[in-house]
Amino acid sequence: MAKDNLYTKDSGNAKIQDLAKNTEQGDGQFLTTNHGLRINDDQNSLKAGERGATLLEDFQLREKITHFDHERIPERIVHARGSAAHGYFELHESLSKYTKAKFLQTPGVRTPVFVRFSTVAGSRGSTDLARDVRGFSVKFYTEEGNYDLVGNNMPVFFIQDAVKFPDLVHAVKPEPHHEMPQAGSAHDTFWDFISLMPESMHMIMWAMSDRAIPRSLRMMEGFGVHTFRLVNENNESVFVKFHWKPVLGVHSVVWDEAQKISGKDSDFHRRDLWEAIESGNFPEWNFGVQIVAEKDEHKFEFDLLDPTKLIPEELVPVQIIGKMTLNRNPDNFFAETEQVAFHPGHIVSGIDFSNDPLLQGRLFSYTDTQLSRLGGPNFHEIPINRPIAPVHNNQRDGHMRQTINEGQSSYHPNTIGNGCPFQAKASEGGFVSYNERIDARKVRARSQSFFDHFSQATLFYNSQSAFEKNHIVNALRFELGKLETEAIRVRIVGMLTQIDPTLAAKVAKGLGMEVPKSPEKPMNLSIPADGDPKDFQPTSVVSSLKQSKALSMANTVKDNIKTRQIAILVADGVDEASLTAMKQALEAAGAKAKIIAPHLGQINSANGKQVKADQSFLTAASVLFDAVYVPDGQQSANALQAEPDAINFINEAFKHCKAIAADGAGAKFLNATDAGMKALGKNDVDKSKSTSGVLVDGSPKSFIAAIAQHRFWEREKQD
Ligand code: HDD
Repeated sequence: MAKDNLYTKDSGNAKIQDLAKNTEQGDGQFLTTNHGLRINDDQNSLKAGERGATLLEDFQLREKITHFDHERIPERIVHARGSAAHGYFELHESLSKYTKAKFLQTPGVRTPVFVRFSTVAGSRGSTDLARDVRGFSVKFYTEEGNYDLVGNNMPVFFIQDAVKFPDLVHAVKPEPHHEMPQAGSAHDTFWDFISLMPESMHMIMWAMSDRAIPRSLRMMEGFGVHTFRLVNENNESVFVKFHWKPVLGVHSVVWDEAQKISGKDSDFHRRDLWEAIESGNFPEWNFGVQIVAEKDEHKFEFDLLDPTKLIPEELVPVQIIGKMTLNRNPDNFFAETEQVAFHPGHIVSGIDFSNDPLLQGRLFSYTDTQLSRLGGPNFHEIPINRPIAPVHNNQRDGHMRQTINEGQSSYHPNTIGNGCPFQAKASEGGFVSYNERIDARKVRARSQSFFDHFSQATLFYNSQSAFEKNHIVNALRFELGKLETEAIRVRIVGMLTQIDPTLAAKVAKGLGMEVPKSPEKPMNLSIPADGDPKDFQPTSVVSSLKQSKALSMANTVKDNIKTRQIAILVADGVDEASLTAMKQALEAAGAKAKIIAPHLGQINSANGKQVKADQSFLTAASVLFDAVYVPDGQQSANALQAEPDAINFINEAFKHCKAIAADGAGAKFLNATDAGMKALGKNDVDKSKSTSGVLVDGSPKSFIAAIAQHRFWEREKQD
């Protein structure tokens, strides 16, 4: 492929497809063995007579079964459960002032990407709706090689040093003696570890917030987490943090809903991503950077190298420089989503690492893990991992080598191969590490500047709206309520006092315990053998910033209902006009409306027209929808009223604070539900503008405005 074609406007992921794919399509083809022999009978093994034993000679059977026996590869140690998509990143603002990375130079240029979202703790088949951090990994196939931004949907991490990563992961994974629980942090080993790691407290606030139970992978933020470096043509460097901001806003479900979704559709996020892309609703994120000049490295109350800290947007604004669009689902889950190999060490000239000790450790781990997961050192040759930039070096052989290297020389320097492949000067794109000055002793130690473990946990908590705070309290009550060891609860509540005394008191109340008067100093338990405890106490820093708007989801985008799933409950006798008017209005606004009825097939409407049900009450559930509408039609309303699943549907939608609308007799049916009684009985339904989110005037306009609000948290009981 001509190099100059790669970066034209329309160079999208089609290029990746051409270069990296090795596709196989059976359409119109004969069935063959792996060696190309046409198969005549794939229904019967070769036997000594029709009722006789199978013959060892049956090479067809042996090949098929052998391949099947080896179909599984080790799942990822963490982030095993994932879903991915192809797309492109389009640059809007040049970053040439700060970086020489080619894909960040010219506005309008598109770089193909492959993005994998994941949960962390669960196995490959675990539920999408676990309370967990989500991985957000982006592989940019740039002209200068692959650049991987391997981030999460939370901007900080649990630990400060990579040496603690195996401990963290062992603690959160199912307990080793009985392998329970799956994909859940609500168990003793996780909280035991956390109770001894005060540095995790900021991340714990995020993990206990609704960020850990996203409504959709398309509605989560992404963060590079670490501070990285950008380096420009003049070898000048700045620090940078990377941000992905979803165009649809950041939205979550509630915990009760998450648990129910796990039972009703454990592929909820995977399905949502897949269907959005299939229906042409391409997920989009704005890409932003926070830039910090090198001279400002020490001007903050926290250390830029500490991955348990974020840079509040009030201190350094996020500059949006481009947009990522996901527009193509993988063709094959295993070949692409499972075999993709990300690595924070896959960088391009113009981007470099900082000394964040968590990042430094990651730079070892990712290649190492691919060796056991993908079976050998040639995983870069798997189609999804291949760069679009040409690869030339003297690495040779190894398991499953695909490349046929030609020529006599496989070493450098050489004369036999005319010195090829040769090294590139920096001006030719050769990677040169940033020339950072280092003057240090070799020590196993942590900088004192990393010892403030609570100020940003407090900042996060204080930045939350009342309902978000309430959810954090309830999440902590849930998680700690599941513990069997009382002492762990006591230590955690003790640590919460350092974040916010009211938070600690509320959690303690829910657990039926007292807030400990003089909480244990947990860091004493995790210092080096020769360490002096007083050197390891968390230092007390009070953040000058009291609140940060960007940290609360209450301030997110709430101006549209695109891709929202709306249930319309009907039965025989439904008023077809009332149904169709709402359905059309919702769909015109970009939502997906589904008709739910007591049975599948056709429903007879009042005017005799038939309406096709998309789902029955058996297969549908309120938790799988964003809002619910009940059209007019007396007979239909009566039938729904006699249907416990329909009543439950409304009650759950109400409990989960979703918009509910009804028209005519539909409103009477609402009255028969607990939800309707609560909302309508209190008479707080203003026909044009409802603050409760329960609307009975059948107006599509008010319903659409209500759905866009995402949820009506006012309905929740505040503690
Ligand atoms: Fe990691 C996978 C993100 C710390 C070791 N990590 C993995 C994935 C994501 C992250 C998104 C899944 C990639 C995919 O979709 O295939 N990890 C992070 C973030 C971290 C972090 C944001 C902290 C800021 N990770 C971290 C540390 C270590 C690892 C400190 C080890 C020292 N991570 C791994 C790994 C994985 C991995 C074991 C498992 C599968 C893989 O790499 O390919 O190497």
